[in-house]
Amino acid sequence: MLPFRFIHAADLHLDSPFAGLSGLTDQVRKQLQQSTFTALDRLVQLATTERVDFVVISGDIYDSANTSLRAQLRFMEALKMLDGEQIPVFIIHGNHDPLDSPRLEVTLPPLVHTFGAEPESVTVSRRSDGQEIAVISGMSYPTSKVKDNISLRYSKRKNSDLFHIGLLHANVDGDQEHETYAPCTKKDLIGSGYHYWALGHIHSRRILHELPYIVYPGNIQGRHIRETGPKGCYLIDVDEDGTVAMHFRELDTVRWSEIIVSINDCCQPEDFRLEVEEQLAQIASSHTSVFNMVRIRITGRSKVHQMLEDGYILDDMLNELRRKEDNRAGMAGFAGGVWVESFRLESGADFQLDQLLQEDSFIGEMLRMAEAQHVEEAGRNSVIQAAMKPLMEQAEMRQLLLEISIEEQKEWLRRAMELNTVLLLDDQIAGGSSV
Ligand SMILES: [Mn+2]
Repeated sequence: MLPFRFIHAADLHLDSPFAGLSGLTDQVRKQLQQSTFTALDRLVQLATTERVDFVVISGDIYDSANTSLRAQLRFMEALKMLDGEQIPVFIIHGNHDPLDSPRLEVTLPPLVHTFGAEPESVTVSRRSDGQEIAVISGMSYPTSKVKDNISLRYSKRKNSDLFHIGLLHANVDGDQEHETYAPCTKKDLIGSGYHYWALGHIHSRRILHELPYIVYPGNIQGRHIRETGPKGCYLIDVDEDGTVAMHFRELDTVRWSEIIVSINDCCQPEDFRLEVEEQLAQIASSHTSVFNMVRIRITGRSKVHQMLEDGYILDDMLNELRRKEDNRAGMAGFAGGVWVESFRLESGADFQLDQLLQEDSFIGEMLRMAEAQHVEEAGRNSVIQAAMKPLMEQAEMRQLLLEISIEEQKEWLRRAMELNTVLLLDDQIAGGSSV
């Protein structure tokens, strides 16, 4: 076997709209909307400087079937640059950009191969001397909904010494957090005899298996708070024995993360504010090459909780932090910046929840009921539905409420429980007796 080097990328989601984010300034929004394209530019740069033999892209190049003209032109430009560098590119399309989506009729550069709606295998040759180095198999989604196990339709490894790569956009082993397109199992993939399965679809980076390699490189640029951490692609070296060496390479310019700030040791909101600023400064100094989008989860228990819950302290703080960051980024650029995506108030008032839960009292009983509703779906639904009934009668409100996630509903219940407890405890103190 001849040694070679290739790049495996997937889920480019070019021109993702970054919708649903509030409070962005114009330049920050622009930075976000440019980020998927910047990641693509970096991918091209990496392929060129590392002198790879070829690049494979495992689906979801575009964010939606109705992709923008801009996304198509930018992708074409990238393909032309790779072609100019004599680097072949192998592409499959996935559920976000199936073959039946309306797109420009364009002639692709000669070294680009897009797999069609049926599995097909092609042999790749080294550009320098024309010697064969690998066999690549793949198929694109004809429509957005591919529900059958297409991996079984790929032909088994041919009787050849060449390294075999399968390009597949699929949900392997039924990942519950992602839609089950082209469901298959690791066993199916191992059974093919291929050396490397270049997967796409799941946006978090995972090496599911080695020998053979079954790999999700993740998307090249995170798009929201559920896509945290460094994003990029794999640069892969295959040596003469067929041994694989995987190197992850970052391509993102905007990076999402969550931090936790506890109010346990805070006596007043100012203590909390200082703690937040300290943690943000730490992120800025340790992630200097990306623009950091940070969610701050507030946890712990102290009397500061009620002040954060009641007043406008968090709104004011958020506006102030964002205003300062916008100014800073305007002058010094986005790298190393920190933008607060949101605060999540998950803290509580200053009482001993564990102790109250044990108590043979009205509060104890209420807390036990609330806890049960929190975990048990039927109970939770009945409480939420009863509370929302008046609002559901209004058409626009109904539309908004239907979009509330289970996590948000749980959060409402938890905050209601906190508030109830505080009111009942205050009442006890005022009344001087147990309820
Ligand atoms: Mn995707």
